This record gives sequence, structure tokens and C-alpha cells, in this order.
Amino acid sequence: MDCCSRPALGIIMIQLHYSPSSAAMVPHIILEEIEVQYERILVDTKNQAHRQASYLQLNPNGLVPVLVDGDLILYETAAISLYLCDAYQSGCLAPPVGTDSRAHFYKWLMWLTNTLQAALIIYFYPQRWMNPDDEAGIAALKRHAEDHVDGMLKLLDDEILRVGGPWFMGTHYTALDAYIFTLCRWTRNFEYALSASKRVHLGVYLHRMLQRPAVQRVLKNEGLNPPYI
Ligand SMILES: N[C@@H](CCC(=O)N[C@@H](CS)C(=O)NCC(=O)O)C(=O)O
Repeated sequence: MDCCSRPALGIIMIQLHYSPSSAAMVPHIILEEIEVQYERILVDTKNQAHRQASYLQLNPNGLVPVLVDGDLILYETAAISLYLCDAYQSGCLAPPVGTDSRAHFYKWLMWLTNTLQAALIIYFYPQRWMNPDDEAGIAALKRHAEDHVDGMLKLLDDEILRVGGPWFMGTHYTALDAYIFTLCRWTRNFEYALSASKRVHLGVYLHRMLQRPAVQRVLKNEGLNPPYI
């Protein structure tokens, strides 16, 4: 893959607003992979910091992550990922623009954000979609969300087998790997469907991801403990 590179800036201009184990792990991994200087700003979501006026000015949706880079304030994980790939190409984390590989990279990035991530959000917050006192309904919805994600994990497992690794797009590690790792971790407590790490090809792939120094730094930075996947 051909890439030009932009040297890391001397002063810290990038800020990542994050909370541990959230979608912010995607840009967090990317930032560690491309080795630019950045500052992590913890958003205390347990204490509703993401709902406060100062944070809503950064992201009116009240969600993490937000990336600030100079005058740019950006939310949406996929958009932040693409921006980092384009602006800081030292990590070569996306195929060259205009190639078939780049087209497939876009396809998977969109699928991850609007299909897998969206279904996982229902799994994590089923009460937002039901009457609050409908406990049976909430439990059923959570189970249905697992069922849906089950098919999606199978698709990822099949694709890893088809491509042959070591990374999702083949020999070249891309931002998709950071995204897939982050979302697959979220399935580790599945009760009905197989978690991502228990799948034949995804499991090997996720363990390979755990070997990456950037991923190890991120898990440490976010204060997470095993089991990670
Ligand atoms: N589409 C958004 C979704 C981000 C999102 O759902 N963030 C979650 C953490 S993974 C969050 O901030 N949740 C807080 C809440 O919903 O109250 C993105 O990809 O950035």
C-alpha cells in the first residue's frame, strides 16, 4: 500500500474525549498506532458528564467519542477514524483512495458503524427501546439483539477465513482492525450466542490483535482488566 506520511506535530493539538471500553477505543487504538501526540480526556459517563452543557457543545448527541484537532471538533467514530487515516497517514491505516481496496474499506467501515455497532447498542441499552417496567420485554429484546449479532459475527468470521489474515483486509493492518476489535470485545459477556472470541477464526484474530503493542497500551490507558475479549 502506498502512503505518504505527515510527521507528528511538536505540540499536542489532538484531544480524544473518551470513556473506557466504549466506541472511543477505536480512535484510541488508531492514535496509538499512528504514534501522534494526543491528549486523552476522560468523560465520566457514569456521572453523566456526557449530558452536561459543556460536553454537548462538542457533541450534541451526548455520546463519546469526540476528537478535537485544532479548530476541528469531530464526533462519530467512523468519521473520526477516516479523518485520522487521511490526516495522519504515517500509520497507513487505510488503502489508497480510488482503489477497490479503499471501496471495500468504506463498505466495512459503514457496516461496522451502522449495522454491528447499532445492534450492539440495542444489546447494551434494551431498556431505551421498551417500557421501563417491561422486564420480560427488555430481556427478550436483549436476547434478540444477541441473535442478530450472532449472524453478524458469523459474517466476520467467514470473511477472516476467506481473506486469510493476518488482518481483516489481509496483509495490511487497517483502521478496520481497531473497529472490529473494539466491537468484538463487547460480545464477551454474551449469554445465548457465542462471543466473538469463541469463534474459530475471529478468536485467533482477536488474540493476534491483543499482541499489538498499541492495543496493549490502549487497554492499559483505559484501566481495563482481563478477560479483554
Ligand atoms: N454513532 C456514535 C455512537 C457512539 C456511542 O453510542 N457511544 C456510547 C458509548 S459506546 C455512548 O456515548 N453512550 C452513552 C449513552 O448512550 O448515554 C459513534 O459511533 O460515535
